[in-house]
Amino acid sequence: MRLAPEALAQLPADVERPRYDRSELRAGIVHLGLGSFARAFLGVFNEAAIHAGGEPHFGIVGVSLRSPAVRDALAPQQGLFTVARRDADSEGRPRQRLQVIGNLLRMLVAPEEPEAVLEAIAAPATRIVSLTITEKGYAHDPASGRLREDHPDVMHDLRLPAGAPAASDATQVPTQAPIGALGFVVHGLARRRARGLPPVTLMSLDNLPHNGRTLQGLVLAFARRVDPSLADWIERGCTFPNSMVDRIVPATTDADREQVAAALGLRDAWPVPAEPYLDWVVEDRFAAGRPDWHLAGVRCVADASAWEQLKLRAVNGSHSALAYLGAMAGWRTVDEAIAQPAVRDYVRKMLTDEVRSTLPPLPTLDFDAYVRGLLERFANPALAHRLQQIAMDGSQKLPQRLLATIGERLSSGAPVARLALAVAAWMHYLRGIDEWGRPYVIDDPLADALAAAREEAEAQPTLRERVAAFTHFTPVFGDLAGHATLVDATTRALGSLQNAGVRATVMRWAHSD
Ligand code: CS2
Repeated sequence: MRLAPEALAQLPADVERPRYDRSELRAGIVHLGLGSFARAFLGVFNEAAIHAGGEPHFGIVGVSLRSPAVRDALAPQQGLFTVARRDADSEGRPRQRLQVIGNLLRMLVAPEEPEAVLEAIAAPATRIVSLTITEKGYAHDPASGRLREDHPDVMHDLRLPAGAPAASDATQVPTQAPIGALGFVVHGLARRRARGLPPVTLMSLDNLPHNGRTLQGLVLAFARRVDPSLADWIERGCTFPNSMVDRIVPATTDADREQVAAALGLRDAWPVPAEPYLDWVVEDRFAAGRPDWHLAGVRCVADASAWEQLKLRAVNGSHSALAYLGAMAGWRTVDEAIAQPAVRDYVRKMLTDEVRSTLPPLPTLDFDAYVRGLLERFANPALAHRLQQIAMDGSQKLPQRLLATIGERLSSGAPVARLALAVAAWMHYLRGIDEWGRPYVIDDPLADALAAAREEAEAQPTLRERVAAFTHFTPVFGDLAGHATLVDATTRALGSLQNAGVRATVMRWAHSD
């Protein structure tokens, strides 16, 4: 039997499920990027807000921008899916708690029905367009945040006819439709404007620096190319709140599907495993209202930037360090890597000795407790969070996770040895073969350009010159290109990784001053 509305009544008693009438849900959010994170984060907070007495006017229309896989899995379940909160009991045995989420109302697959996606954005009831499209979905230059006008999706979407089709044309499938997220957003907003509908909130939930502001810059740059008066309309009326989002959500495996099915007594084609921890700080600037997320523990604040920086630099910065070191050393998962005492010490010292001084003050934060909590989260043995998953798309992640922190340390003359080891680990990782001689694929939208930059750098006679040459890869290094202190620190770390290996290097970098 399959998970479905009519099967909810027969779920085991300890499985949480919608405690409201799903027929009262209205679609208020169009969400682009229906991956696991969106479902275990936005879906869960939205559900909790309804359960806490919030209005059910913000059901989600979920849009997959590429693959039909999520829609195909969840359509027979009428949008129901399970979130499996996983951790270990006091004896260290893995356990899970299941919740079936009900506020995903409809699913669209953009390449199959682009017109329906544009219409969803332009629907009178839509008040928020949210995005979890991963860093690379923004088609921006990672170091500067600027729109990449040479990006194939952007080039394609900018060629579409300017201005929105009239409402009467809306049912016709256009000969040309957008491909990228920015194209859908801007052309969807053009329709709203043409129909005299009010502006909406555009909310990024991705791990970008100042995600709202970055999205705003990209949407406005794109819109200005389409129609400057549209850009003015967006700028005047739409809001782009920044947010800090935090929950570890590993990719679902077949083993997860089996475990969840065994516990549900029903088959869910795409359950989502997640850690119990979740945290969301969002700026309370919503152009057309928002769900009662505050009832669900979301912190709706005037300025989220300090929380964002903390999270990107501490959680994601350490994650990326672990990913590149661990992938080279042959550790498969985050908990396996953090179980090595030297790795744990190294991450703790990177955070307390180097990252901490770059963070804006947060009077309510106990930083040491935050770090302890983070190391506990990483040690969760029930998640099996693969390091290769985190290692993906390094070119899009390094700037905000490690290099911004390094840049600030360098400008105040502070040492960066531990952060530089993470950067060196990424460079080492880019060779595509681990310490055991096992090859892997570099999964990165800039993989070809990175390979070319590496090859060019390799022609230099010394390691220091090779490192220096590679830092001129400006989409990642930006203004830090060729910075002597960074080059020195990275050369030392990379030399040690190459000659002594990951284990010995981490040991030295964890324990030296
Ligand atoms: C991870 C994040 O895959 C990655 O790059 O660092 O997805 C991380 O798990 C989340 O941001 C945690 O909130």
